[in-house]
Formats: sequence, C-alpha cells, structure tokens
Amino acid sequence: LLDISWYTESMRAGRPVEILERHKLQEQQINEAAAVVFSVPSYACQRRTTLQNHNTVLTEALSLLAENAELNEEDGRAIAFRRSEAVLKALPKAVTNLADLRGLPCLGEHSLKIIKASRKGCDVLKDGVSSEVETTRQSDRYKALKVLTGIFGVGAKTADRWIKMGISTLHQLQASGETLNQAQQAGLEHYEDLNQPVAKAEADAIGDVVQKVVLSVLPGALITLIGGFRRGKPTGHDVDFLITHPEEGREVGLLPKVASLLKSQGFLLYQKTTRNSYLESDDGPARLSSNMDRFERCFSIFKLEMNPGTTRSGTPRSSSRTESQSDDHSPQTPGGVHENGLDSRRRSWRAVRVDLVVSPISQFAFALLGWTGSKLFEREMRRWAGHEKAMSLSSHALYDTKQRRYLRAASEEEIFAHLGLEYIPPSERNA
Ligand code: DCT
Ligand code: MG
Repeated sequence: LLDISWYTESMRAGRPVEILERHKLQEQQINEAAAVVFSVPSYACQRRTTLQNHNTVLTEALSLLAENAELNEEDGRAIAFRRSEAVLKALPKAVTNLADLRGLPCLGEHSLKIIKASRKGCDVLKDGVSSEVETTRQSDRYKALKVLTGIFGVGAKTADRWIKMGISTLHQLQASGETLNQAQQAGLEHYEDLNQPVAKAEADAIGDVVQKVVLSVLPGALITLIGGFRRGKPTGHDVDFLITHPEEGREVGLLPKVASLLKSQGFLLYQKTTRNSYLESDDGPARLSSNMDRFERCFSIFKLEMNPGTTRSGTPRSSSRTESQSDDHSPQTPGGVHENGLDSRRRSWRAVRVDLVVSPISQFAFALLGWTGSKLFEREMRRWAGHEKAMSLSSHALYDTKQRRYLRAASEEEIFAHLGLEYIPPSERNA
C-alpha cells in the first residue's frame, strides 16, 4: 500500500520517523475505511430508495426541520436537511449507533447535531426526542405556516405576509377581509378534504374518469398516473396524470377541451389551465426558475363521488375533529365542522387535488421522468447532470453543453444511460 519509490527514497535519505508517521496514518485510514458500516453514494439518483424506511424516527425529525426551512424560504438549509434525510432513508438497516454514520455522505454538522441531539442526555436514536425538533414543532410560527400553506394556492410568501398582519388561523383569515384569489377561495372552501391523504383507489377512480374524457376528445391518447403513486406510494397529497399522443402535435390544445368537458359533467370544483410555453433553442435551454411550469397543464380540484360505504383515507375524521376543536391552530374547516354547508361525513363526495400535464411524444420520456419524482430524486438528477456531466436536464429535454446539442430519448432508461447512471425504477426513486 505504501508508495514503494517514496519508501526507498525515504530509507535512502534516512528518514525513518517520516516513514513511521506515514505508516501510522495509512493504518488509521485503513481502519476507518474498514469501520464504515454503510456505503452510500452521495447523489440520491445513484441510490435505490424504496418505501421501506428503517430509520423513520431520524428521517421524520430531519424532515420536519427541512419542512420548517422550506416554509421559511431558507432554501440552503432545507436542501441540506432533505439530503441528510434521504441518505438515512436509503440505509438497509436501522442506525443503532452513532458509529454507523461514519463515512456517510451529506450528513452536515447541523443534521448530525440533530441526530445526536440531546435532551438531558437522551438522543434521538434512543427515544426520538430532539429538543430543536420539538421546539420547532410546537412553535407558533411553524404551526401558523402549516395551517396557512395548507390552503391550496397559498405559498410561503403569502403565509408570511399574513402572519405579519396577525393572521395565524383560518378563522382569523376569514375575519380579516383579505382578498383571496380564486384558487385560494376554492382552497379555503375545500380545506378539510384537501388536507386528507388521497388513497390509491381514489386515484384510480379519478383516472377512470379522466381517461374516458381524454379519449373522447383525443382518441389514441395515452394517460399515465405519475407522481408518488407511480413510485408505489399508497397515498398522496394529490393525483398527477401525464397525457400524450403517439402522433406529435395531436396533443396541442387538448386540456382546455378536457377541462371544459369535465366541468360540464360536474367533476371539477376548480380548474386553471395554462398553455405550453416551452420552446427549444439552438443555444440550449434557457435558465428556468422551475422546470415544472412550461407544459400545457391543468391544476384542478376534482369532485370525486364515493360509493356508499367507501371510507376516507387517513385518520378517522371524528377523532381529528375533536382534536382540531381544542386547538385553534390545527387544520379546521373555516365554517367549523361543516364544509360546503354539509357535514363532510354525510357527503357522497370528496374534493381531491388533481394535476393534468400534457407533453408532446418527443418529450414524453423527460416529462415522465421529471414528474415521477421524488422531488429530491429529481433535484439530485439535475444536479448530477450539471455538476458531473456538464448537461442540463429538465422535464422537457437533456442538453449536452460540451457537444452543444440536445440528447434525444424515447424512454427513461435512455435518459439514465445518457447521464451515465444505472437505471433506477420508479419504486426505488423514493428519496
Ligand atoms: N416535482 C419536482 N419538483 C417540484 C415539484 C414537483 O420535481 N418542485 C415533480 C416530482 C414529483 C412530481 O413532480 C409531482 O409532485 P408532487 O405531487 O408534489 O409530489 P409527489 O411525489 O406526487 O407527492 P404526493 O404523493 O404527496 O402527491
Ligand atoms: Mg403528487
């Protein structure tokens, strides 16, 4: 292991102490390497992350801090926590000892502190208590940000402005006389439903309706369930569909027609459709603030009829209601127990957030990859492309900056191959 020429040179020059020091250092490095318990590559897109998480106590702690940073628009902090969380999610076993963390990538000082975090000497590994996490969870600001951004159409900036005006609850928002845009009005009206997880069976039922309507407008169209459900998640916060047609161009202008049909059939409680604004240029992709917003897209609130006896997903509503009545901060329908003037338990339908995205077939593989997620997996793939391959990846295309050309792909597998990455199937992209 020693560099022989350096060794003989040092011997000849009579530097035995140096040799001894070097020996010691190498021995130490060898021991450390041997003591690495889990070996994990540093980009999430190089790892297989299933839904089986062996470290939920730790990842939930880090996730809460990441979420808090996101809600406070501290992007750097948020991404650091998300990366650490993702590394722990990818481990094949539970971390039982701090030594297990040796050699793991992306565990910054702060994340390590949280993992080791102590309250009276107990660490989160033993009893799930980290004082910083608990303080954040209990803080008025975090609770208010959660409640307000829980309204569809309300982001961190708006929530922050309202909090500065003294608004931290839905009741205070209603009493404030603040003007709400249409999305926010609909979000407030369907607050309770939209904050209940959506089950896979509900997503499939919506898929059937969407498929029928899309095919009636454009025979031959292909509809794919994307987002978390494509990764095998049993529930989600919304339902995402990607639509394309095998003949390039036939898909243009599809969504306004689909939305208007769905609306006339009583399936939409709210919708906003945006047109495709993506154009390729010979100079490569323009810098986009987000790669998500250029397809023809329909953001909607879907009215899902439920069969009698269908139970809603998530916790029993009666118990969550009791809690919310005693806690002014927790999600609560503005009017109290009744949403839309009806007790939601007796309604035959529920509201669900549904996103429809349309892509031309030439961009379909990129759209599919970009919309399957997880968010961190996507982000890491774009970072890998940029930092390691001098390429620019979006949900529309892959551009090679050195060759100054777009790299075409007809499948996700081809995109991974262009990027020099081993193919990771959707069920293992749950970073
Ligand atoms: N996406 C992304 N970057 C974003 C937002 C979204 O890469 N800023 C991609 C990844 C997932 C996909 O779009 C759908 O987004 P969400 O519905 O927010 O994510 P999800 O994984 O489907 O989560 P959920 O199961 O809660 O709906
Ligand atoms: Mg989703």
